[in-house]
Amino acid sequence: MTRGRFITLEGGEGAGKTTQIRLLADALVKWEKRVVVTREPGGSPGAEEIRGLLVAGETGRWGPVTEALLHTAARRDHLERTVWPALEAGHWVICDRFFDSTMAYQGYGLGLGRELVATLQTAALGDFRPDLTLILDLPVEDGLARAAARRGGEDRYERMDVAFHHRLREGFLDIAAREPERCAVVDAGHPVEAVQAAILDHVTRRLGAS
Ligand code: T5A
Repeated sequence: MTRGRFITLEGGEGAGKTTQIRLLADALVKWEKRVVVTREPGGSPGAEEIRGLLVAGETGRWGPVTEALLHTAARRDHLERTVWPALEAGHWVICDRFFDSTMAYQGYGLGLGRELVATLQTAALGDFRPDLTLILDLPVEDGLARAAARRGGEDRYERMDVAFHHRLREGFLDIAAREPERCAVVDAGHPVEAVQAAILDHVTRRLGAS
């Protein structure tokens, strides 16, 4: 059995990941891949319980280290219960956020720094990495407006101050610059169809899917 591929989508609030994941999954199914769509925090029963602790409540509910540990604990459970078995079974797994979100949100946004977050990720992941990470980039104000229009801004992270969102946008761009072989930055400010075309181009060229 050939191992599947692991594709992650990343970006700030309202970048359009959920929209694009649906379209990417449809394209992969047309190309006769078996597809699993999942998300973080969450994606397994235990990790979904931890998600409830993370996305609701006051913005300062957790200290930054505790928050990073909760995301990392949820990630390990998600990998063991959902992602690794699906990849072993030959599925293409598309994940809405993964470890780059911990680096961007907790490492850059909340100021924990790269080193501590990288240490946590090594503990949870070993040397496992996505085959391709698509970073959807959008000006902060546009993303927050999109997210608020969709959901009313009830998410804890959407309510963090604008400076936080600028730090995490820079964080994602820095991650992409450090790992250009794994990461591709996609301009998410274009219409849905144009963003989709850019994503399919990366998936085709980098992973050979078509
Ligand atoms: N988090 C997560 C951490 O802090 N650390 C971590 O380690 C991890 C894993 C999860 C939160 O947890 C944080 C980050 C997050 O804040 P979530 O509920 O999963 O929260 O929310 P998000 O991942 O932020 O997802 P959103 O729903 O906010 O945004 P999406 O999925 O990026 O965007 P989407 O597709 O829902 O689109 C938003 C709106 O924009 C429209 C859509 O129709 C929708 O209304 N839209 C467009 N409009 C114009 N042009 C386009 N191209 C558009 N694309 C979509």
